[in-house]
Amino acid sequence: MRPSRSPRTTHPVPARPRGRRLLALAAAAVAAPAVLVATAAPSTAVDDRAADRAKDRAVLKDHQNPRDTLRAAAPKGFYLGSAVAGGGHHEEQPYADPFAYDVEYRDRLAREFSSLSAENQMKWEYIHPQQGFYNFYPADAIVRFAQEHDQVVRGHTLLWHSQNPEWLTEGDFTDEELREILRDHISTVVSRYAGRIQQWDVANEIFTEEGEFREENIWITRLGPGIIADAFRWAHEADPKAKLYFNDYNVESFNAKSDAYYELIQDLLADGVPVHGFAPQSHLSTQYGFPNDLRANLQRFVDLGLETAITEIDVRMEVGEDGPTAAQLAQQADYYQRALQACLDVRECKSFTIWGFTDKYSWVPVFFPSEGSATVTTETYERKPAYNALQDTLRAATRAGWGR
Ligand code: 9MR
Repeated sequence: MRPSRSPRTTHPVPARPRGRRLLALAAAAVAAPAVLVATAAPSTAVDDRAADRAKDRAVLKDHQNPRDTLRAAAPKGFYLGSAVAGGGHHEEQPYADPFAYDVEYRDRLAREFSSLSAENQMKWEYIHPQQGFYNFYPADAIVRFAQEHDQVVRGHTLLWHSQNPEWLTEGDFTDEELREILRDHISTVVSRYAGRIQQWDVANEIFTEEGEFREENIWITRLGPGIIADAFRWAHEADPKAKLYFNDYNVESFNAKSDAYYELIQDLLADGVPVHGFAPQSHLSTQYGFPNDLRANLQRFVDLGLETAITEIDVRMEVGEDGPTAAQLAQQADYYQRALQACLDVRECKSFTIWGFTDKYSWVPVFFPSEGSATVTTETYERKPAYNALQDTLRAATRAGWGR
């Protein structure tokens, strides 16, 4: 599937083949009958090493004014988040796993943000790479890092059509077995992080642009849409404090897809299903207009009794050989700013997450080869106008007494 250029669709994700790189630990577990759990660091991982901690501290000392960050600008109670780069498209890039190996990246992640989202590390193919085997190491590292730096975590994701392991998609399971596999996965993963995840994307991207259930979704296609309610119930049992979300792209505006969520969520709430949030991811592009009805759309979900969040924003653009123009960067800043303002304007929107904070690690050029520059800092962490626009907007909200 190629990206569509319709002005109404801002974020079609082209499917592309992915390299697979499972830990040796996972391979070793294939033959084992019982549930195995990997929590020990692979020998190359840096997370627990004293030497790297010391290096982290040395980098920290270098830093500019700690108040000159996004998280420091945000009003109390408003979470400014970033995806934690690792897995997925990074595996095909000429660098090591960013979160595990890039000290400067980790330092900036700690200083700038008050919320972290696992970009890939909690997806099925990473956390449940073999049947009966969970590899928690990368996700544990994120949750531990967040605790060390006073950050909350968004869990991503439990029921999705994509990035599922082959043992699942190619397996020969009865419906009953498949249901049990999902139940076990949700209970195991959610309970492991119970009390440490602020929001879980329970169901991700379940609808087509036309508002039909996606046929590629193995769970819904095999088990029927009723499995969605089960997934939310299982997640709630495993962590009653986590806020449970639907998450999708191209639902920033009123359209067939967001209407489908609006209908479905009303039915689920009427049945007492623990659904707490609806989130437009907000992968935007300067090629298309800004979704002016974002605020009103967020508000209609809040009016159902939900909370809402912006969970994956980036604003990509066609980039020529000389890089983005000043006009493109200004337009990008305007889109980021308006999305943030829309969230700040809606009472129950308290979490705004950018899908990566440096172009160095962005997924965009990998999926959209002629596009890029989608994040708020360059590959060398220079602030773009978008960064400054977010910071100014957060400071203004703080001064205006947001949330009080
Ligand atoms: O950023 C993620 C990238 O590393 C993966 O290769 C890709 C695979 O689908 O997923 C990206 O994250 C997606 C997120 O999980 C769901 N919404 C769309 C995001 C961008 O494609």
